[in-house]
Amino acid sequence: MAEGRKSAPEQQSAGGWGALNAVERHLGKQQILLKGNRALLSMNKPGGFDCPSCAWPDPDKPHFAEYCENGAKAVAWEATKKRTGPDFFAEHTVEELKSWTDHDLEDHGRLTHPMRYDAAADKYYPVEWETALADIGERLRKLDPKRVNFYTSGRTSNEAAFLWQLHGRLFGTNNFPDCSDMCHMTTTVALPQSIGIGKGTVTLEDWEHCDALFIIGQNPGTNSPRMMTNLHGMAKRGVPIVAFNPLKERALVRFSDPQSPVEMLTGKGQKISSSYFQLRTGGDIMAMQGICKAVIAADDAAQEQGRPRVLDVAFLAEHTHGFEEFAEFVRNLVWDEIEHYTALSRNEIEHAADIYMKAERVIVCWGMGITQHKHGGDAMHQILNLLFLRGNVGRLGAGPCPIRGHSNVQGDRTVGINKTPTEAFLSKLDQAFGFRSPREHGHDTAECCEAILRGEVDAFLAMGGNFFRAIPDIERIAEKVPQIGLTVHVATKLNRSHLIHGKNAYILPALGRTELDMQNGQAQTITVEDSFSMVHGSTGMLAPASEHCRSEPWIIANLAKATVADRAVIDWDGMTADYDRIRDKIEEVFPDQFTDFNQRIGKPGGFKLPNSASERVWNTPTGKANFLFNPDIKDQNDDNPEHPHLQLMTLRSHDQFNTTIYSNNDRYRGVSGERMVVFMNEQDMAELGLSEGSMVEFTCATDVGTLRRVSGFKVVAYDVPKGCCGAYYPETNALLPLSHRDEGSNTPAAKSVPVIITRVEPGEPASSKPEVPVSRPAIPNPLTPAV
Ligand SMILES: Nc1nc2c(c(=O)[nH]1)N[C@H]1C(S)=C(S)[C@@H](COP(=O)(O)OP(=O)(O)OC[C@H]3O[C@@H](n4cnc5c(=O)[nH]c(N)nc54)[C@H](O)[C@@H]3O)O[C@H]1N2
Ligand SMILES: Nc1nc2c(c(=O)[nH]1)N[C@H]1C(S)=C(S)[C@@H](COP(=O)(O)OP(=O)(O)OC[C@H]3O[C@@H](n4cnc5c(=O)[nH]c(N)nc54)[C@H](O)[C@@H]3O)O[C@H]1N2
Ligand SMILES: [Mo]
Repeated sequence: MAEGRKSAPEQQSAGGWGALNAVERHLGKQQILLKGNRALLSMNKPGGFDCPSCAWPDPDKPHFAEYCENGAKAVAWEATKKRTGPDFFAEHTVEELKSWTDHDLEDHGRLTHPMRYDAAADKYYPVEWETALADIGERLRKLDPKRVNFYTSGRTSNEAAFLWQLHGRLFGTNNFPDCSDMCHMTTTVALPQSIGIGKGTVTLEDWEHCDALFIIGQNPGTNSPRMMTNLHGMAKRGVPIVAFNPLKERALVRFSDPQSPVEMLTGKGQKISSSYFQLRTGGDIMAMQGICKAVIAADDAAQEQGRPRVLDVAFLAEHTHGFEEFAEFVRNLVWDEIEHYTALSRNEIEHAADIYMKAERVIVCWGMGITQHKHGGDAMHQILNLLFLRGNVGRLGAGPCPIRGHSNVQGDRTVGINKTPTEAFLSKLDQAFGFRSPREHGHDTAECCEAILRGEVDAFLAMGGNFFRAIPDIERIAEKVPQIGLTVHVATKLNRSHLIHGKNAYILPALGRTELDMQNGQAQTITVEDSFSMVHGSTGMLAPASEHCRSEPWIIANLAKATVADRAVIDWDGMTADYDRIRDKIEEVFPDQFTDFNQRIGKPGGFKLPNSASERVWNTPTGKANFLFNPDIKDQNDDNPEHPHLQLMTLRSHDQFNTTIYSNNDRYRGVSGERMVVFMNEQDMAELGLSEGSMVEFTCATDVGTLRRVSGFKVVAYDVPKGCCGAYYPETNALLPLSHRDEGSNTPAAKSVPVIITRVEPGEPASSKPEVPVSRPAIPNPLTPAV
C-alpha cells in the first residue's frame, strides 16, 4: 500500500536500522543467512569479490563491513539457495511464464543448466554445453555478421568483455549494443566535447578535500548507497551539499550511518543536503546557466568595484575556449525565463551560486536525471561550464563526477565494447591476435532496436542483462523478436528477455561474481573498473550455483572455438585456463592504460587508469576545455512548462536493481507491496479530477502516430513540481518511443516522457478511451492533435 505522502518524511532519516533490518530480511528470504553474512564481510576488500551492485569505488582502507543494504540484496539474490532447473522448465510453457512478474521470474532462483527452446512444446529443455555451443556456432557461421548483434550488460568483467569484443570482431562486426547506451552514454559522448575524455576526473582523495558538492539528478541513497558514507562524513564536516532533483529523495535529506552508535540509538541521523532545489524535470540547463549568470554577475561587480575577481581568470585564459561568448550569452539571459523553465526562484539560484563561489573546491556529481533526456549532453556541457568558471577541473578536491551504474559498465567500454572503435585500438587488436577487424561502424542499443524493427537482425546474443525489458518501446520491438533466427542469453537468473525469443533460442547459465571460478585447478580472479577509473581484482568465494554453470570467459572462449576458430590462431583454451593471460593481452592492446596489469590488480582500492583532463591536458579539437552552449535549447527535453501533458520520470525503487525486482517495496518513498503507482503533484491531480488512489492510464504524448499506452496505475500524491510525475521502470517502458532520445548519444530520454494521464473508472476497459485524450484542458499543445 502506498501511504500517499505529500512529501518525504523529513524527520525520518534513511539508512539506520531500516537498512540493517532489510539486509537480514533479504538474506533470510534467500535462505542464506550464515553463508550470506560471511560473503558480505569479504565484499569490496582486497582478495575478496567486488560488489555486483553499483560502481561506487572501494576505499583502500575498507570498513569491517564495507557493504550497503543494496549490495547485500544483490549478493543475497545471487547467492540464493533457490534454483530454476530443468524440472521447472518442464512444468511451464514459455507462454505461461510470460504472465509471471519480473520479480517472480528471477526469484525462482539461479539457472542451473544450458537450455534450448523447443517450439513444438513451447518449452525450454536441457542441452549439453558442447551441443549448444556447436549449434550456435554453426548457425552463426551461416549469417552475415552485419546482421548479428552482441549485447553486453555492465556486470560483465573486463576479461569477459575483452573476449566478447574479440569474438565479435573476429566474427566480423562492430555491432556492440551495451547497457550504457541507455545510461551514461550521454556522458561518454558529451564530456569529451567539453574536456577531451568521457570519464570523470575525481578520485576518493578529491572527495576528502572538496568543500562544496553538487548532486544533480542522482539518487545515491538507493543507487550507490556506499556513497552515503562519504556524504555523511562531508555533511558532518560542514561541507555544503547541494541537491538538484525534482523529488525529495529521502537519503539526500537525512541519513543515519549504520556504523554510528549514536545515530543508531537516537534514530535522528545527519542532515545531508544543506540546500535542496526541487527543479522541474529537464530544467537543469537553465538552472546551471542561471548559476553561471549569477557567478559572472558577481565577477562583473567585483571588477567594477576593484575587489578580487570571482572567476579563475588564469585558468580561463590558459585552459579554456569560448568563455567570452558564453559569458555574454548568460549575461543576456532573463531571470523570468530561467524561473519559468526551472520552477526555481531567482533567489534560490543565486543562493546556489553563493555556495559555489564561496567554495575553493567543488565537485559536481550527476546521474540519470541528467543523462536520460533529449538534450542530456547540453545539460552536461552547462555543468562543465560552471566548473570551468572557477577552475574546478584538474586540481585536488574538484571536478566533474559522473556516477556510473553497473559495477563494471565503465570497464566494459574501456576494454573495447564500442560500436565506433578508433583505428588506433583496432590496429593494436589486429596486431595482438593476427587478424583484421572490421572497420565499419556497428550498432548501439537504439540502432540495434531499429534494425530489429526493420527485420535486419538474424541473431542477437546477450552477455548478461535483460535487453528486451530494459529498452524503450518494448511492445513494438518484442513483436519483431520471433522473426530473429537465433537468440542467446548468458544469464544467472531467468528474465523476460529469455521469454521474448527468436526461432532458435538458448539460455546459458553463468557463474556470478560471488562464486568461486576454478579453471585448471586454480581459483581465477577477474577485474572491474569503478566510477573513479580505479581497476581492481575480484575473486569469488561461494560454491557455484550448479556444476553446469560456466564462467563468462569460458563460455565466450568456447563459443569462439565453435564459431571462429579457423579465422586466427588464438589460444582460447590457454586464456580460459589462466585469466592472467587474458590480462596480458589486454595490456598488449592497451599498453598505456594497463601497464603491469597482472602485478597491480591486488592493490588495495585498485590502480587508477590515466585521465588526461585530471592533468589539465585537453584532448579536444581546440586543445582547450570548451565552453559549449546552444542558445536555442532551454530545456533538456525541448519542452515548455505550459504544455498540457505531464513529464514522466521513469524511476528506480529502493528494492530493485534495474529490471531485477527484489520486492515491491520502496521504503524511502513510503510505498509498500506495489509498484503500479504514479507520483503526482496535488495541483495536477486536482486539475485532472484525480484523488489519492484514483486508477489511471498513461498515453505517450509524443510521436502520436503510434499509440503507446499503459494502464493500471494508482495515483499517489507526492511532493513533485507541478507538471512532473514519476513511475517505476521497467513497468512504463512501453510508453517511451525509441526515437525519444539524446541527440548526441542515442540515450533514451527516460526521465521525461511526455504523457497524458487519464482516469480509468473501475470496470471500464482501457481501450474504450479516445486515441489521444487531452489531460489538462485549455492550453494548446503542439504535440497532440486536436480531438
Ligand atoms: N539499488 C540499485 N542500485 C543501482 C541501480 C538500481 O536499479 N538499484 N541501477 C544501477 C544503474 S545501471 C544506474 S545507471 C544507476 C542509476 O542511479 P541514478 O542515476 O540515481 O538513477 P535514477 O534513480 O534512475 O534517477 C536519478 C534521479 O534523477 C532524478 N531526476 C529525474 N529527472 C530529473 C531531471 O530532469 N533533473 C534532475 N536534476 N533530476 C532528475 C530522479 O528524481 C532520481 O532521483 O544506479 C546503479 N545502482
Ligand atoms: N524507462 C527506463 N528504462 C531504463 C532505465 C531507466 O531509468 N528508465 N535505465 C537504463 C539503464 S541506466 C540501464 S544500465 C539498463 C539496464 O539494462 P540491463 O543491464 O540489460 O538489465 P539488468 O536489469 O541490469 O539485467 C538483469 C539481468 O542480468 C542477469 N545477470 C545478473 N548478474 C549476471 C552475471 O553475473 N552474469 C550474467 N551473464 N548475467 C547476469 C540476470 O539474468 C538478470 O536478470 O536499463 C535502462 N532502461
Ligand atoms: Mo545504468
